[in-house]
Amino acid sequence: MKKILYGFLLIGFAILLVGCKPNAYDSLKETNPQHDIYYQIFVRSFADSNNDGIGDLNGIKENLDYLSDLGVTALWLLPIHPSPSYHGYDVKDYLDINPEYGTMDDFESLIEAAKDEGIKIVIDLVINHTSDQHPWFIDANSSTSSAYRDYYIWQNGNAFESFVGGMKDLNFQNQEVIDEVKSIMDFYLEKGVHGFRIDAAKHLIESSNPTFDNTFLLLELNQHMKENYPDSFIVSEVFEYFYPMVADYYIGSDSAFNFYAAQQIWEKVGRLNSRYLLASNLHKVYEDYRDVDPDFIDSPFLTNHDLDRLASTEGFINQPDKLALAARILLTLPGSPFIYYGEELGMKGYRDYSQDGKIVPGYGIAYDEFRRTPFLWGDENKNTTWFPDSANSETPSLEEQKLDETSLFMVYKTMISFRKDHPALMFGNEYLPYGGNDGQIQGYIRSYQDENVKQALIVIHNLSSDAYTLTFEGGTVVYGSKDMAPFGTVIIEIDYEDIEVYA
Ligand SMILES: [Ca+2]
Ligand SMILES: [Ca+2]
Repeated sequence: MKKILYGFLLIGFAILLVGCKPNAYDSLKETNPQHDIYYQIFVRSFADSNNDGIGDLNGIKENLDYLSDLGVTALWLLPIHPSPSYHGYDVKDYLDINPEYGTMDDFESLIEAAKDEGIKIVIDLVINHTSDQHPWFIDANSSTSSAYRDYYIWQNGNAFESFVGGMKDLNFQNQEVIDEVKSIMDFYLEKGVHGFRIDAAKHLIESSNPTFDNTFLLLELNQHMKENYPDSFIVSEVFEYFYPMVADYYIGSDSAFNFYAAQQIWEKVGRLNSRYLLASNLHKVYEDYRDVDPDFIDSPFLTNHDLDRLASTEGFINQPDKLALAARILLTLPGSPFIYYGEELGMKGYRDYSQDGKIVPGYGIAYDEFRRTPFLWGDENKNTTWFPDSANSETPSLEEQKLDETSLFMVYKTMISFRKDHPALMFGNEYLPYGGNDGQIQGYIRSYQDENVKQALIVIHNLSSDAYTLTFEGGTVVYGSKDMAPFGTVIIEIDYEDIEVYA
């Protein structure tokens, strides 16, 4: 009797095992903790929780369901600290929260709520300079014998500035400054942030070999951080299209933004120039990064707060098919893609390049504000109103796009979900150009392999307003169709062992 019961139990257990197919994404996420899909938020513009027209931390918290529904797994928040400017890149107090955005309690509560949704938070760490209203600078500037004098760099009695507008460069030749930064990092890691986006990384140290000195400074900060938080993360902003310089930053950083890849997409998808080079040019960058760091995690993006929005970039204006193609490229490249808030709606916005800026009624003189306008919820209870945005009066809001199967928002949502369902895209770091590339179609082979999982996908994009019929033997179409629409994409799964056949 006992034996029979035991037998039934065994059968039952076996059925349970078969029935509960382990969730591949969750287990792979554990072994590949740094692969995420990021959403970049300018807090002031995202969501307003208390009806003062200014976006805030509670606004993000109350809309985590949106971010979860979109499918992103991490957020990069632009500066959240007290600052005299609207953008916050001149910090007055690194250990406090901009009162317009909320309180430290609100921030802690956001971190907790995001964690419950499986969403990590990375914050901007602006350490090249402080505001001239930071107590360190006020003291340093008051007397040459100030204890903080050596926190800054002095030239003929004036504090050095890499950027204009009261931003005073910190002196990283001074170990005390480095130690201050380490304690700021500890303060936020202890609160549960995942890591930091290092602002202006290539400007940190003024020296004859800044790339070398900057990356070793970042290495010191990164090693300090990882002593207690081994899974924490540094993504460096090296605002540079010359990728061999960015490659060197992988000595000290886990990741760096890929400005070159963004430029390739503007050039080859937007302007349709030298299309035949897209896949092979990207390959060159990845190989360059791999030489410095075999475990490099790229951070591709289409635009950010310092760039004109994609929908306002030459070649993409009033071109919804190209905006969708750019999204499908971004979400099928290696690394952790970054989506700039509103990009998923095709929001428009470009800088006013005139020297005096542009006078905006009800606001004042504006430059980059046009690239950072209120998110289009289509719900006045959430919309921020701090900046009058006329460029997006015709852009469909989130509420409208959610109801439209053909909207750009649906493209983003679908592709994010597709990426998470396919380890070759979400966790794979391998990349090879597809052997059948020509002047119209550009493809690449993405793959992932560990002891349990093996997957290889060929992603092929049609970089043309003409349809294209792909002649392709073997494999299984898992996205799109071999009869490719103008600016369409097809994804074909092949046997992992056949990668070389198609490369
Ligand atoms: Ca508010
Ligand atoms: Ca500097």
